[in-house]
Amino acid sequence: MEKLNNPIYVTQPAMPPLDEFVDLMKQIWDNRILSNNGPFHKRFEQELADYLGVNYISLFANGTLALMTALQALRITGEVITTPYSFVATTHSLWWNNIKPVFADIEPKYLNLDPEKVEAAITPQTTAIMPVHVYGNPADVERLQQIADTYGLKLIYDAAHAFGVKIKDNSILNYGDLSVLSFHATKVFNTIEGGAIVCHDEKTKQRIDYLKNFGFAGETTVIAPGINAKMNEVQAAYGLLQLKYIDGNIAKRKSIAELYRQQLMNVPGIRCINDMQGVNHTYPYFPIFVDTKAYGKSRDELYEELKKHNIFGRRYFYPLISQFPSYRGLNSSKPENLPIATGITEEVICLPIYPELSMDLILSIIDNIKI
Ligand code: T4K
Repeated sequence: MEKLNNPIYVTQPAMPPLDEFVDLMKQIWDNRILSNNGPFHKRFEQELADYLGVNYISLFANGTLALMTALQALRITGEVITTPYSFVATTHSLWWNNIKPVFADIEPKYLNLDPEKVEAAITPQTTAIMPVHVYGNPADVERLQQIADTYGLKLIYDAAHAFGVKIKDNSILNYGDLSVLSFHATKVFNTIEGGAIVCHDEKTKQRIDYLKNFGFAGETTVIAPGINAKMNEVQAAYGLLQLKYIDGNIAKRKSIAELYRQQLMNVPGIRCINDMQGVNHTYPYFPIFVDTKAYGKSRDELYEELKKHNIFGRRYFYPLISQFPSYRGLNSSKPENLPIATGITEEVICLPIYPELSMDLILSIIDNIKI
């Protein structure tokens, strides 16, 4: 194996031209409006809704606060069925709302919540389902909606990985009651830190906007115990700038994913996820799955080897959320309840993918895996 000269991380934010950013900062300096629904916030909200193809969007300081607020907005209580195969923030948002997470297993193809397992986990206390479009592959939105309708449950998607994803030209964010985005530095689209909630009517947007601003509905009126989760003007201006370059950045991700897939397809013991038909992928991550027997090394052995050669993949998502101390005592956390997720979490490595990663470097990463 050849050691790369510089460390290659799982991701790196695409930076917009510095001079364009400085111009926007000068405008903020002149405006002296730094937060609280300023001019850049208003413009960004509108341009983002247009870009994503959604009717109502509310900007947030980060995705975790957006998830927490989404649950408050729909007054979710009791139990919520969710996936153990995600970033901890998905379940933490329930915990912060005093809601009991109930883990259901994932399906083996795209690693999203298995609707049949969701249905089996419903109890009289269940009020909502919180699936994740993991790695940007849409969850089974039609079947999950049917289940939600049958049992009178709310459906809140953690769409942190699903920026720009569409099913047959319709934004994935138009499904369910609410969808929550993350614009963290490590995401396909970033505002340094940031996030958003997408909803489908003006009244819900109004409530979300009140909740993220302490519950203020006017100078002296507070309608609910809200929080401070507002996006500031620097984030919003940076977001506007990022929007100009997003299509090119997604196209670069796509060509990297295609190269990985084409080159790794026939490596014994390495499996990739195929693109879903009718979905325009935006490739937030490139996960591979290592079958120890067929590959000749375990996932962790490959992970450590790659690190020695300056290639810092990440085991997203290992361990399962259900294995963290706060959650492992729950009945639904038992590995026998989650056989697919329990297997997959031991096999996954996400390989580096970001717009500025050169094809030469990708080929070196591939060579290091092929050995
Ligand atoms: N739901 C889901 C499904 C999520 O995946 C996430 C976040 C959320 C909800 C919550 O949304 P936010 O509240 O974060 O908006 C990272 C991110 O912090 C997190 O946003 C993300 N998911 C998660 C999957 O990954 P870490 O702790 O693994 O990140 P870190 O700091 O190790 O960064 C990974 C690599 O990226 C580094 O090795 C180097 C590179 N990097 C990172 C940063 C921050 C850069 O090159 N530049 C940077 O500025 O959590």
